[in-house]
Amino acid sequence: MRSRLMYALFGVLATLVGVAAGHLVAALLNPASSPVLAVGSQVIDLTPTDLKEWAIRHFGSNDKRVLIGSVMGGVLMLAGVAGLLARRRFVYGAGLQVLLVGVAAFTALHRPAAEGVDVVPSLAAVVTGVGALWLLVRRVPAVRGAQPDDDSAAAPGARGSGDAALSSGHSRRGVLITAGVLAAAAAVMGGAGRLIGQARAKISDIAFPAAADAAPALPAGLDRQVPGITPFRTSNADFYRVDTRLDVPVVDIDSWSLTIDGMVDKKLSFSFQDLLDMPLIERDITLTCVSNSVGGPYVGGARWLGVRLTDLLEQAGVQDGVDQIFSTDVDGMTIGTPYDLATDGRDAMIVVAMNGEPLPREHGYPVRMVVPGLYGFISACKWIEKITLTTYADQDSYWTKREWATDAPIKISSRIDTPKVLEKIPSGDTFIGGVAWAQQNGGVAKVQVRIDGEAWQDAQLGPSGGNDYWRQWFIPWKATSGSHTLACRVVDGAGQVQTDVRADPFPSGSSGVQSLVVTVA
Ligand SMILES: Nc1nc2c(c(=O)[nH]1)N[C@H]1C(S)=C(S)[C@@H](COP(=O)(O)O)O[C@H]1N2
Ligand SMILES: [Mo]
Repeated sequence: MRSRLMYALFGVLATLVGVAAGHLVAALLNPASSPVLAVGSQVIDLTPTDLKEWAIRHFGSNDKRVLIGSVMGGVLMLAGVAGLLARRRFVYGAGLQVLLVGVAAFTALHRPAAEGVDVVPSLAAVVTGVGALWLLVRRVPAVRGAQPDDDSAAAPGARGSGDAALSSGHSRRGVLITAGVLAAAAAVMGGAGRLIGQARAKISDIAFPAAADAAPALPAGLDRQVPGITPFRTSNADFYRVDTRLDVPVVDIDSWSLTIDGMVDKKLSFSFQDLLDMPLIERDITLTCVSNSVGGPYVGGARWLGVRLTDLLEQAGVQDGVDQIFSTDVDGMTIGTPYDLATDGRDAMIVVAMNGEPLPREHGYPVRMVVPGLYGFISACKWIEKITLTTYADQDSYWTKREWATDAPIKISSRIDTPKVLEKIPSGDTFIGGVAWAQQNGGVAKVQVRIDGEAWQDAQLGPSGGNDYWRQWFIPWKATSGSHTLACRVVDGAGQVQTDVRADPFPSGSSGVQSLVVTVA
């Protein structure tokens, strides 16, 4: 019995060593080819949309960690089985390890932007993993005369499966030392992989030229006045992140370029410097995710610097019949944007800086697209590398294949930031406050609040950052003890009122009115 557990642990430890080695080699070559990441990314792509939605809802921004954890959990369980198989015959265990890593190698090679070298981390993982298993199994001495419960006698290195072998102090020490050395090796390789990854991901300063068409200074918002309200400007560090990537692509700015091709008169290519040399515009734009539920966190406001999308398209010369702008990122991920919406005069832009800094890697370094009024999944391609002018009939983007809408303007919405859901607050004078957005609809004209189902009251609005930007709002409230239900809604410049009809995020964004309960002492 003890020997079974020991062999299972052998399998787990050997596989951990292999995974660490694969991760280290991947850090040096291409981080996305790390075996666990490759499998994890494949799982993401294969996950049905409703399960993905469920995961985003339940784990929020932790969804990536949960996914990696689950993949690792599954791998380690199978690794334990590999250890048990090795107890019978070493080659069986090694065979399962090869199979496991084979799946990783296969997925790594079948990522959209995979190259041949992407198989190297998997090779490193399998050689190290099988080697580690062999070292461990070899440590268990043969027990002459012990009754093997299998055919292991024929397997070199997997001879002693009897507990008797372990009762010898010598061999137990040998096993422990080998296991200790391997565990240390796994930790060192894992740590080195991390450090190398961090060093490679460091972004150097960029001197951005001033915008030819700058944004007016953003007025001071209600940040100080209304404690607990969302800051008027979201810092880069606090900006929500939603994408299909498990890791962050590490793009080299010097070799990066943006290609414009498809139904154009001439195919063009721009380096980062080429973009900086063009007239730049600067805009305050609120970005939000189709997966955001009413009252949810996937929305942020930032100042973007970049080139007008239409300036680039004009240079290339767009041909008749185009209805889709098809963006491809450095990893082959694709996003389709309706051509007519992106070119209707709104400030669609190819962004080089966010809040005065280079785009953080998480948010698309070196370059991304931002289109006011459209959800991110049909417009805001990060790590963009190619823009293809095409038609919806000809090309399906990543989310279109998963049956999300192709035409998805951001629905007008509002959120209560303070007090928080189920918060307990003292009675007396306080504020109800939050943010609201109504892009491309004349901006936020009004926000209204309803307390305990009574009449809607107009809230006070914070200053405007333009129609493409969200707006803070608040209403003073004399909170009386008991439980209270608070709701809010936005009215846009065209008089349209935020609907109370509920819709799920799939396929074109959530709707409804946020309503929350607070307890006043
Ligand atoms: N390359 C790439 N770009 C992408 C995505 C992605 O998965 N891959 N996700 C999109 C989605 S769904 C949204 S909402 C925005 C989010 O941008 P952020 O993470 O910078 O907030 O990026 C968009 N751009
Ligand atoms: Mo999104």
